[in-house]
Amino acid sequence: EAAKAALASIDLAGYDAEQMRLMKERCILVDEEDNALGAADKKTCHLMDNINKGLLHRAFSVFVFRPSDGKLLLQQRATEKITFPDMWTNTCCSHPLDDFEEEKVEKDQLGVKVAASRKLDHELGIPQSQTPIEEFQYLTRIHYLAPSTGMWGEHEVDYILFLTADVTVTPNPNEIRDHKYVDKAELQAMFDDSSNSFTPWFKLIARDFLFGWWDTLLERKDQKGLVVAKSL
Ligand code: DMA
Ligand code: MN
Repeated sequence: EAAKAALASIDLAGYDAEQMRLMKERCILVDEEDNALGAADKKTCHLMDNINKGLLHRAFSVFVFRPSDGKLLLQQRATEKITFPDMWTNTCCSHPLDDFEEEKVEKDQLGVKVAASRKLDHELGIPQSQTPIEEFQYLTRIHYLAPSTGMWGEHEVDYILFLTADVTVTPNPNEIRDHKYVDKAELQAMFDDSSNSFTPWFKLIARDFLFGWWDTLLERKDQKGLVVAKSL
C-alpha cells in the first residue's frame, strides 16, 4: 500500500480515467466563514500541498433515511475513487460546483441541495424526481481537514443535509462498491467491527451529531413519514 501510494505520487496516469476526468470539476473556494472566494479545479483542492497552505472548498454530506423504518442508507466508496477508496460512508458526498450557476446560490442552502440531488443520481442512480430540492433539510456546517493516502486529502466547509425519502438505488460502479440500510444499532456494530473502514468525516459526524439527531428523527415520525425539525 505504501509502495502504491509512492508510485501514485509520481504517476497520475495510474488512476482511474473517469475519476481523473472528474478532477477537472471546479470547486467553490471559501474562507473559514464560508465566504465564496472563487474557484479551483477538484485536483488542486484535494492535494495536501495546497491544503497545508490553507486552501479550503465547499462540500456537502447528505444522509438519506428510509421513511418506513428510519434506516440510514450507507455507501461503500469504489476502489476507483482517488480519495478515501473502499471506505464506508454516509449516503453521498460531493461538492457544489462553480460550473453551474444554480449550485452557487447560497440562499436557503439552495446550491448544495441542487448539487446533492445531482450527485445522488450520479453515484447511486437515484432519479432526481425522488429527491426534490425542497425536501432536503439543512442541519449545520462543519469545517474539517483530513489527509487521505498519498498526496491527497480533504479540507472543506461541509454542509450536512438530511433527506427522508423512498429511493430507488441503481449503483454507479465507478463511484460505489456496495450500499446498505442500517439502523443505529447496526451502524454501531459496523463501527465496532475493526474489519470495516470509514471515512473520517462520517466518523466525525456520526460521533458529534448523527447518533443524537437520529432519536429526534424517529420521535418526529408522522403521517408523512420522518420529518426533521428545522431547529435541530
Ligand atoms: C467530497 O466527497 C465531499 C465530502 C464531504 C468529503 P467525494 O470525495 O465523494 O466527492 P466526489 O464524489 O465528487 O468525488
Ligand atoms: Mn472535497
